[in-house]
Amino acid sequence: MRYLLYFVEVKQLIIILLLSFQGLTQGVDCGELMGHFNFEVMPDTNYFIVIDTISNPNNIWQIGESQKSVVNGAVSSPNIIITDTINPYAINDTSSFIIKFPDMGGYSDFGTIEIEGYYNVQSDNPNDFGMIEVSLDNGVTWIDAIQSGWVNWAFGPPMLSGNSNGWQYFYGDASTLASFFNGSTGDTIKWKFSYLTDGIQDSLDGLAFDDLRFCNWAIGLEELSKTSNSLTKIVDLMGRESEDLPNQLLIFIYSDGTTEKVFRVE
Ligand SMILES: [Ca+2]
Ligand SMILES: [Ca+2]
Repeated sequence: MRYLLYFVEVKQLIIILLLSFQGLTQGVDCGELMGHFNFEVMPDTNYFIVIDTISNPNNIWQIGESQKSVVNGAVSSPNIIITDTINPYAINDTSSFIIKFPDMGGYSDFGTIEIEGYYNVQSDNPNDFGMIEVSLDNGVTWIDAIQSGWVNWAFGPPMLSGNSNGWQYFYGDASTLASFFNGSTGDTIKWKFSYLTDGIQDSLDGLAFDDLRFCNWAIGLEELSKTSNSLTKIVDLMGRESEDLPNQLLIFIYSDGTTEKVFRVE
């Protein structure tokens, strides 16, 4: 059995990988400080989901099992959050759900802010589309997380319109948002997921999310004194967790945040 190691040669790519996978590794370390929404059980920490029926009493976001033909299945089965589990999405509609939690240092102390998850979409592009926004002032102002440039999307921004052809992973490092935040630890942070449609009925499935994770923490002194360096995770090039498989390019992530591209021939 031969082992071949390919180190990433492009400097920019190294920086992106280090930033993004260091984030993923820390995400694992977030523990109590991470909200994980798989829509099977709700997080038992300070993380809440609000389907906003104040701005739209007919809000079309529903949690459940999809009965649809295209946007169906789940990353964690059977439940997802989707623009109606049965009916095509409504026209002239703006529906949102909000994930809300207190800042635990990520936003106020220049710590770690991450967002990751999976989406699945079938819509009329670009007339019917999804948005992800973040508010650092309890919903008074919203920052467009996809268009604004404040979030570094490691695998490109989520494309929340058109056809995703199944479940797609997304991962964003939003740690620079801390410099935008005028608040302090404990203040309410909100992430808003919306779906907006025009006046033409398309009879398409719309947008869904599953396994959304929100990481929010500031580094403690004990984190700086880590000495051991061990393999913590293996992912494929799409960022999906993987076994140590031969004959394909994988990314090994170590506990100190470093990464390595590995291709093992058998
Ligand atoms: Ca699920
Ligand atoms: Ca439409």
